[in-house]
Amino acid sequence: MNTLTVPSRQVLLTTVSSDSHTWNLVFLRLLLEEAGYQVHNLGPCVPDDLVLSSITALRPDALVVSTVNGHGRMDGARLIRRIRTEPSTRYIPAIIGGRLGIHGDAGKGISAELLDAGFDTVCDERTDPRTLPGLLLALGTRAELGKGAA
Ligand code: B12
Repeated sequence: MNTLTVPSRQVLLTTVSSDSHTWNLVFLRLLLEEAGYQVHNLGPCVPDDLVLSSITALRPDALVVSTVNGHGRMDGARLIRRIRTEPSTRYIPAIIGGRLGIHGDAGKGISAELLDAGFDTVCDERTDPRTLPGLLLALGTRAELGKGAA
């Protein structure tokens, strides 16, 4: 009998360095695992250095940053700028979402800033988390993109 082998996709799930909220990460981990992803969850308050070294060591297909404390706007921008600067991490597809600012609705300004800083996709409070697996699929992987896959 022929079996179709779907290559597993690995996601590195993290938050930003200032953010101690945990259940957002637990929720997204379960959601992505249900959708067939293998998830490495770095937990709360992750230093930028650890995100970068984890991308280099684990070589995930994509990065998901979840942050709800309102500092994602600044911490996320700083993090993705570093990721896009380092040759070993710069091509990883990256999504950020949650509650990104301190004034409720994230608004177009924050999304534009984070896209400009280097994220491929920015989700705000209005984004249904159930759309995340589809958003990741739409991004593809760096291997598929033929970038930085060596
Ligand atoms: C529990 C909690 C805490 C706990 C966290 C304990 C823990 N171990 O997790 C404690 C007490 C530590 C805490 C601290 C703080 N908190 Co708090 N906390 C909450 C609370 C009540 C619930 C969060 C929660 O667990 N939700 C359950 C999870 C499953 O849902 P979620 O976090 O909303 O995530 C969902 C979505 O955001 C979305 N999502 C998240 N990430 C992503 C990513 C992508 C890509 C996508 C698509 C979707 C997505 O999907 C998730 C599932 O639906 C919220 C208020 C609330 N009712 O939401 C405030 C809240 C998040 N906290 C807030 C604040 C301000 C703080 C503090 C700054 C308070 C203070 N002055 O000290 C500190 C920050 C600490 C820090 N360093 O980060 C604010 C953030 C305000 C903002 N962003 O504008 C909130 C919204 C409360 C409020 N209304 O003001 N908090």
